[in-house]
Amino acid sequence: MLNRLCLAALDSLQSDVHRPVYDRSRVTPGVVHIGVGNFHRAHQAVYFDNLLGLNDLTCGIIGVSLRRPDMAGLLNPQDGLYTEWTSDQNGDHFRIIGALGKVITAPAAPDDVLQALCAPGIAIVTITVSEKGYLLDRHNGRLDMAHPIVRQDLEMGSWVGLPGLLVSALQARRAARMVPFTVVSCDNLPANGDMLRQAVIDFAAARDADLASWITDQVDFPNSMVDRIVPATTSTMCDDIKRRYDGISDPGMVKAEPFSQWVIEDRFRHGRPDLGSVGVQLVSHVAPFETAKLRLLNGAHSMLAYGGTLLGYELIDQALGDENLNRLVRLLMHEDILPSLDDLPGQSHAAYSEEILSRFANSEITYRCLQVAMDGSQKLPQRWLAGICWNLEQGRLPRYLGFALACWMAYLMGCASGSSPETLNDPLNDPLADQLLAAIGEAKAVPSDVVDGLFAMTSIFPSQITDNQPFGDLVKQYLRAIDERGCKDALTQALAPHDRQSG
Ligand code: CS2
Repeated sequence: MLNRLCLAALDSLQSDVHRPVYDRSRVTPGVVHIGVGNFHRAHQAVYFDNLLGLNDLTCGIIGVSLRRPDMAGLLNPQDGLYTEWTSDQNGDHFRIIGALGKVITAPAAPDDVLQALCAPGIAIVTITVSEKGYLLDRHNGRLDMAHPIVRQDLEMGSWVGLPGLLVSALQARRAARMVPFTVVSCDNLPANGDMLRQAVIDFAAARDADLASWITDQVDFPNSMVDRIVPATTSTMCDDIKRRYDGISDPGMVKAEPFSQWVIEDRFRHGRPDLGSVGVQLVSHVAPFETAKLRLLNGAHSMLAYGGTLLGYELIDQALGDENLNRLVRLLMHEDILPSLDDLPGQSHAAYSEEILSRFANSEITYRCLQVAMDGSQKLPQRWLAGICWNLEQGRLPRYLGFALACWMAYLMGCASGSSPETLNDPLNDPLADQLLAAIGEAKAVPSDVVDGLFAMTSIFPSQITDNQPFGDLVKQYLRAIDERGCKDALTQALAPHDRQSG
């Protein structure tokens, strides 16, 4: 009796579990994916699985984990198979995804990683390493040459980080007179392809100027927008699957909402599968889609995460269920963000906002607030700060985004003091945690000094924001209110001008 999902166990699953309809033994890899987290398994891998289902058998994926061995440990014993469990109030749907062949852990098998990237069949490299994996200096959008990983990779001629890996692989392909692959960033960064391209070229230039110009001339890095809500897998989810599969476990499973979107710039001069046939939107410019998604969806998500944590909610759908926080998020979207967005043909931003909120309300697929709260220094520039700059340029004070910023700062203050119950057992999860906590420590937790101290971090805050005194005063006023009277009262105060207007 098999007790773990794998090829041999497929026949034992109930008939309502969808399984690969293609001949898996004939699949060849055409894609290497770097960063085999939950998002990849519920997003890009599903699109490639759909292509395999349409009989493009060159769409297999080789997965690469840059650091941790967990994914290889979970998926390789399962022949790369795992469940995509889709759920909402209309019901549940279980499907076995077969697109991933194997997962390689880079530190354990670096040569295998390079070999995979240099295989002639590999036309596309997709990436989800999260915002911090790009090793960027966000101040100027270039590779952070002072980053310890970048320095180490350049000094040792090695690669631990993403730019070093891509450069090493492209260098090897060039030396073998092969065409390069196309690199598709699938992380929530603005102009993610352009950013990655710059980081890769900067790294290459420091290693070999000819290689840098070859990459500049030959390699495409189309920008892309990705969207699907895929929370971290919990042991409860795994237990549910095991019960449903009559004792066969699948710790590699992912649970996701039904909605999924992938918009990519159609720049693949070395070829691509027919992505359009599986619902990928191929466009000439992704920016309007991406800006709307980052500011509306991710921006609202972060607001709910910090506001929700301060109000004592564990989950995003619970935070959205708070009457006042719900009103504030809607105001933030409608008043502060919508005016900053360019029109999208065929899409109403107001309808898009409503759709986002109803997706957040799906209690079957909800994030922990603290999961969304992590890495704020990397997320907030594109989610909130760009929209704040836009408003300030128009001479308008974005008060709801100002309140959001005060919530993030209050959350950081809670982490720094270790006093607030919700953050007590969760140390600040952010690559800039040390600097953020030091800034708060120096400010001795005095709200106005905290704002000044954090605003002094130029790698996060642009001068358009920090030079604007009325905006700084607004954030200080909100942070003082949260600090003195708690988030609930401060929220009521933040809504008061609106109540007066509408009353
Ligand atoms: C979330 C995103 O973790 C986060 O910060 O806002 O992962 C979000 O769920 C996805 O971008 C949705 O596409």
